[in-house]
Amino acid sequence: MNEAAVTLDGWYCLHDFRSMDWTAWKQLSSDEREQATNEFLTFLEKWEVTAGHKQGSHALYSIVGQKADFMLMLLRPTMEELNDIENAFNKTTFAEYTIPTYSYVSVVELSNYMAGKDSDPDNDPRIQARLKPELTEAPYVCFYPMNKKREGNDNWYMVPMDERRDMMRSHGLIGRSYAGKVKQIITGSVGFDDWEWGVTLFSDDVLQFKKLVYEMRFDEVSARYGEFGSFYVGTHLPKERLPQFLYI
Ligand code: 76R
Repeated sequence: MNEAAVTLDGWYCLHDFRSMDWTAWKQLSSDEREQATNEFLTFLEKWEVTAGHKQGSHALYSIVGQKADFMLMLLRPTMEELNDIENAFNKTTFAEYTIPTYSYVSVVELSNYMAGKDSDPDNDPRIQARLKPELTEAPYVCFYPMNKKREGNDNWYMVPMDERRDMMRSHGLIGRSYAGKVKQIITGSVGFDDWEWGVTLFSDDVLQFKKLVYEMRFDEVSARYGEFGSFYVGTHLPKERLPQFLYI
């Protein structure tokens, strides 16, 4: 019997990680740098209009550590729009001074482990808001991809639905104890990218990421079945601070 959890899928998501080629950037005149910076700002302003029409959302974060200098997270109703944005961005002069370091393609996902029997997701505004999330301006972000293990006796995909539901209930309870401290967006990427889910966390307090992820490590679903990729942590980079971030 097919016991796949039924998923609700929302906006498509691209996490685009770039480093700056500071050496090349420094060779430009300050006028050229200003022009390239304005090109990026024009994109951000265009995306703000899209967000205003509730046709997507985006967020820009400066990444700490050598894995990247910044992360652009984009949400759109279709994969085509993400692809168009990516191509348009790559054609800018500004992009010539960036080095792609990582990207992640996924779709906002809610699974039905905890769904009530008579829920009607299409007409539930809370569910719709979670499927098409407006990215907040939280000061901190944490992103990592993950899998559920398929190894010997520890194969998530062979565990009966009831047992998975029990484990997800416990997972959700830990998560809920961080309500108001950490906001999570789970994006599904089976068939889209190299891991099964992307986890994007937002917080006002960067330490809460460590506390939440550590606590979950002791919970069965993470302890037994969680496999994790690289972690990225960053600080919010509002449009207004972009010129300063790029200033030489
Ligand atoms: O959607 C819900 O609120 C119902 C409960 C829930 C589900 C179904 C939930 C709650 N999550 C669900 C699904 Mn989650 N989540 C992660 C990670 O680092 C780790 O160990 C795991 C990474 C974190 C930090 C996190 C946080 N969750 C999932 C799934 C899909 C599983 C599947 O379909 O098999 C993954 C991969 C995953 C991973 N989770 C919550 C949180 C938080 C903070 C909550 C509470 C949300 C809230 O109630 O506001």
